[in-house]
Amino acid sequence: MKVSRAELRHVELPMVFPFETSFGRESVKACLLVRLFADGLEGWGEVPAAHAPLYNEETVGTAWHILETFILPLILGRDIGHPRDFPPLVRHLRRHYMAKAGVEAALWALYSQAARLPLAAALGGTRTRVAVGVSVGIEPTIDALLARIEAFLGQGYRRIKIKIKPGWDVDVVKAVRRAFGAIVLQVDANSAYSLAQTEIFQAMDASELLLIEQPLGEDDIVDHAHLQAQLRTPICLDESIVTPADARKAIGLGSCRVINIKAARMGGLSAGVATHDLCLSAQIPVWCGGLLETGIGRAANLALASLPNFVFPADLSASSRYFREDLIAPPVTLNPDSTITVPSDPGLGVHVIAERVDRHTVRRAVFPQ
Ligand code: OSB
Ligand code: MG
Repeated sequence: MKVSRAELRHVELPMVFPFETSFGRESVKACLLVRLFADGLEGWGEVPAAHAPLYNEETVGTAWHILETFILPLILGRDIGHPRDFPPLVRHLRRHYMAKAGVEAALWALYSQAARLPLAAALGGTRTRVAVGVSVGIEPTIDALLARIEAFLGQGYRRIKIKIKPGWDVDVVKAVRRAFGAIVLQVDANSAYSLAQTEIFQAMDASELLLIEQPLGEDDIVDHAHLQAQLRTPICLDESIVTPADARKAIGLGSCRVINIKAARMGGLSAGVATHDLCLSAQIPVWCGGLLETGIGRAANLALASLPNFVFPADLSASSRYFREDLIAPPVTLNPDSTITVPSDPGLGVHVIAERVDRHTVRRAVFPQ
């Protein structure tokens, strides 16, 4: 694939309702879209960085800078045989995993389209449908949260994840259990606690959660190992795992018993597949996380989640859970059994609606300029 041209877009898409986590509240989804042209084809990838460096250190601004100044010049005019040849080209650029992941996703879209393969098959996926759940943000009151969950259960979601933070944790989990009984329930703290707050998680052990996601610091797999040793409930790491080697070390230390894979957090789909394979050999179940992606990033996540060791339900919900209008057709929809069908057409397998992308673009540049 000879990459002749690249386009970068900063898009902003209004969300159907704000999404609040321990680190902040988002009501407009911001991200970058990468569009690559090669051999008469085009491929799209998403960089799910936000306005501010709150989930991780990247932002739409830093990703734009790194892509424009360092990454795109390395691939423009270059013949890239396979998407897996891309990570070695940018390995010397430290971190900036989301920026790299957007380009790699676009290369996978191009490659699988040229090979006449659905992206899922190109990645080694085996499932035609992926079990999914919904991630429910922090709400102003417990009643508002319960109403939100009731609506999602009514829509057919069979796994609920709630966001927690200090002051919005044990009692909230208990209230959800009381209201909905034995639903599949998990929590996500997005690094909001320290080891000094171990009792809070011990108190949650009684609530039979599927897992507790990223309770402690994003850079601290040592404290997570201390916490896991004192809990019955499995800890799942999200922010802490940015390379396959991080997964190996966290598993070795006993820092977690489950891993949330987000390819974008890890520099691309290849790193996501490598982490999946490593966890499979270590008998650590994984599931596919999300970063409120538009349909473009979601389609790639769905393809990844079709690999065999993605055993817990994914944080991939229908387009309508996030946006009034998604950027793709058809939109992502939920099947009655709380699954989403993996696109089966060649490439990304979804149509990008150019007019909608244009309407939501706030900044655009083409390279070479
Ligand atoms: O930690 O999983 C997370 C959204 C933004 C940033 C971080 C996270 C999330 C989610 C949303 O939980 C998952 C989704 O895309 O539905
Ligand atoms: Mg998380």
